[in-house]
Amino acid sequence: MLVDAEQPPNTQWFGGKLTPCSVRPALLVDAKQPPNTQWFGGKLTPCSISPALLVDAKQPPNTQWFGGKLTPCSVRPALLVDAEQPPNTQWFGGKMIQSLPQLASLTRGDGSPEVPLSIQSPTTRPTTAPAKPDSTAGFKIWINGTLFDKQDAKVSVYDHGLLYGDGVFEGLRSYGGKVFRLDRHLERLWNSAKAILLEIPITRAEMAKAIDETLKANGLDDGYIRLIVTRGAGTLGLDPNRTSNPQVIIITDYIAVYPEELYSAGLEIITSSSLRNHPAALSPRIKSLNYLNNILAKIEATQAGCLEALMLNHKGEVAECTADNIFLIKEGVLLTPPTDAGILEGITREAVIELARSSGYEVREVALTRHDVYIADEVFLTGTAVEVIAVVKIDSRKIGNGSPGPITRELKEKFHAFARK
Ligand code: PXG
Repeated sequence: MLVDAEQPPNTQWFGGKLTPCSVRPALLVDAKQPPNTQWFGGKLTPCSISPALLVDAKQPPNTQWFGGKLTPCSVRPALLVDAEQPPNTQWFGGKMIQSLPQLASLTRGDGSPEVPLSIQSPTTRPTTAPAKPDSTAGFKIWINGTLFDKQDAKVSVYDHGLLYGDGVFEGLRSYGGKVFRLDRHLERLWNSAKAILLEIPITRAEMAKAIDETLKANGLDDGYIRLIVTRGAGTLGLDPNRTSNPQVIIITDYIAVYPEELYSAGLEIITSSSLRNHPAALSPRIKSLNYLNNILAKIEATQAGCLEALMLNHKGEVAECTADNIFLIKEGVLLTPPTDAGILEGITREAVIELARSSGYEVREVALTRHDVYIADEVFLTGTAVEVIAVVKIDSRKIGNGSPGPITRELKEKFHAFARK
């Protein structure tokens, strides 16, 4: 978002040109602008979710200013922009890298009238990533039966998982040492693998044991687990018959998808122009190593100053978000797209449906449109990584009164209690 003072509202710099920007206003940020505000239609308006990106020279990569505090930001790098920086580049991990048809956000100070970063001397900006102790540096990663130190956990560059996204994965969580719905995750992993004719070289029981071993090796009771099965190393060329030795990888770590504050404030999202996979092309029920259209949706969201995007299916119906399922609440009834809307059959979704029904709510799996989302009383997302999180604005339309609603809050609490049972 190359924003300058003369730039009209609702425009953005794209590919070197000022283009109209229908989804959200250009983020006009000036030195006196308070945090969590944005320029909209010529006026400063509150902006709960996507605060103006206040980036300063001392700010470490992968952090952002939120509600006046520097918070970790796993999703995107701090956008360190300076005057000599060419368009479509961004600072990442201390290096200038190419960025997508974005960007270079002319961001200034932290609300105090200070010299904008864009005209600070290059010597005041970090040229290397500040040394940050990695609390997980000693973690072990399980690959095909061996626990490796994190820095030694490697797969071949000829692995078709890397070359073609040929493989499957799962994301799980452990709460108090117990993996949430392990059997359902393993079933989904094995189903995904079956769909792409990939034989997982260990049994489900062996996988369960290996997960336990990896969690214990890393001393994790509450953690995130990533299972990956790749096609294995092969020749250059798509043919999976010319690969051998699928790699089974287990990473256990921490995960924080959004800043903590958003769990109480709720998320602002946009509808993405990237559609979810057409089921006739690649079933969205397969959790494969190819997430490109979801990643494009995520990029579109972050470019619009949001952290998440709603994805529609090929019929223009609501499908899900980039890594979460979506629920609406209308007049006390929960509505969520059915499996045949082209969604991943989320395990958190399934648990929340059960919890809602056992709490006396009606849950309907029905085809939904964007209009249904716009006029919903409440909206929330579910996923292993995000758990349950409210959506309070979509495409600049407030959901309900713009803060997380009572049923969302109730189900979120019930989900947390249930996960730890
Ligand atoms: N939809 C999609 C497209 C997903 O990828 C979900 C819904 C939620 O499913 P669960 O079973 O987690 O309730 C997902 C979740 C991650 C990560 O880092 C997770 C997913 C995708 C990408 C990353 O945990 N899948």
